[in-house]
Amino acid sequence: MATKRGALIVLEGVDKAGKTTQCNKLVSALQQSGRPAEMLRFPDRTTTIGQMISAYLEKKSELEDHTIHLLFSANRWELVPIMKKKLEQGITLVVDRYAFSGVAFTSAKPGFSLDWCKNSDTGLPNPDLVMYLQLSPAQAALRGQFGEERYETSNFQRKVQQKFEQLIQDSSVNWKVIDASRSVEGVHNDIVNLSINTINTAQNQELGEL
Ligand code: DGP
Repeated sequence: MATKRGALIVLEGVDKAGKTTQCNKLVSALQQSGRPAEMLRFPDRTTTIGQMISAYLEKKSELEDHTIHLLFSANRWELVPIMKKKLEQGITLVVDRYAFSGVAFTSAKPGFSLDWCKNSDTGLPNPDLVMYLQLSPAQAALRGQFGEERYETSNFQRKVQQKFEQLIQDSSVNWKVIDASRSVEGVHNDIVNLSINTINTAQNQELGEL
């Protein structure tokens, strides 16, 4: 019998929503239940393109806004062959940020439409599930100071959040909104249940495209 494909599961949300913690916990829970799973994160700062992105985020270099948008997108595209191979091998991928961060962060800058921002990610594998960890700017502020990287200001994060709220209206994407203000374990339980359901249904479905 052919191997059943893994599911492509994405966590999105503003900074401090708990995405990375939840991605790690989800991968561990899936592995412990005998389901092959691996984590990916975007931007992937290890590639040549990723290093350019990292330098930009650390404010060690300046890049024109369209240019950095396309580099973030190229960083996702360069991982597609590996992602597809792993999914075909039956490995579920848990991804910390994806094209939706790309659209939300760039369209939060002046002069960028959602449509223009979506273009460069059109055709990427469409996740079987996108969980949006929802956290208000006030709740995010209670979780401590933002870091030193570019974009890490409460003013910009408020704009990013508004863009995410627009994106989650898109019915061609399987969005699930999760209240991220609850305890780590409470959020984790919801995420595990949604993910297991998705893994079971994705096995019988073709991977779509954005
Ligand atoms: P992280 O490593 O998850 O902290 O993400 C790095 C920062 O980059 C974070 O502020 C979100 C932002 N970001 C992630 N993906 C994209 C993207 O595709 N485009 C833009 N403009 N920003 C992004």
